[in-house]
Amino acid sequence: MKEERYYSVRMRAAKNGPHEHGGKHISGGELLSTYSDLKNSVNALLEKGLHHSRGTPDFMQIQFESIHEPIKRIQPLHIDTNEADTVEKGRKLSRLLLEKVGIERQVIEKAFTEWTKYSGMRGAILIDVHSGKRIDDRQEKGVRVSRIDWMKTNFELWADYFHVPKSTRIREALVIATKVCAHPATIAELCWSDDPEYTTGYVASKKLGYQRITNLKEYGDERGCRIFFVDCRKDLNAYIHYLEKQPVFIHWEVENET
Ligand code: PML
Ligand code: MG
Ligand code: MG
Ligand code: MG
Repeated sequence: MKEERYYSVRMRAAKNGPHEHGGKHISGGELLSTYSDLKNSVNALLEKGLHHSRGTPDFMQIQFESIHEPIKRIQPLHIDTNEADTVEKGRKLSRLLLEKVGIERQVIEKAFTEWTKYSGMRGAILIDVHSGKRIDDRQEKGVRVSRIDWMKTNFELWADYFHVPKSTRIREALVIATKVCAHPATIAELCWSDDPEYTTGYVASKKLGYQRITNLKEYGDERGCRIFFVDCRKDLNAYIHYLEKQPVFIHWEVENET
């Protein structure tokens, strides 16, 4: 890739005032842009925030900043789609996958009991795999994975190859999961959307890949979930810094598929 200056562009939208004054989170988005493409990038995020099934925002913030750190390129996680015909079966499978990566059953159950407390957040929550306790200090904000992108043209080649729908939602979720799981302190991610019209979610880890599960929540439910199960008691600040600040481009090369 040609060495060019990139900009991190971020958007957050809320209803009934800004998030920090108790507004309801509507939409968030992030991408990496060149200077010449900033107008399009800002517009893409504006569009995303303006039209959302969680509601019409009355607050939006879009900001950009130049990036000075070198951008890491990462191959996307392997993808699988698991069909579950009920939410109960979907949730059961997600628990099983979390167990498969070594997370203790009581830690998983604690997360499944407590996730609704965090369901209105714009970021993720970090749960310590040993204690099952939330360990980030971001209160109602959560931790937002930023400085990430996947060029649409490369994503579409990948989507054709794996017969995956060319959906922006899948692209954005896989970008987050891939960056998060590339860090050795991440044991797994559990996620489903806060979009009431979208019921597919996933469990991801380096070992499992990106395991989509249809029916991880009931249609119409606005409560989303994004939990990172982590093993990083010593280096929590460095871990959060990685999630928020390390610039990452997902890039797929067919030669890497074996
Ligand atoms: C979101 O909407 O923010 C999360 C979507 C997660 C699932 C995406 C998919 O693979 O279908
Ligand atoms: Mg969303
Ligand atoms: Mg989001
Ligand atoms: Mg597979």
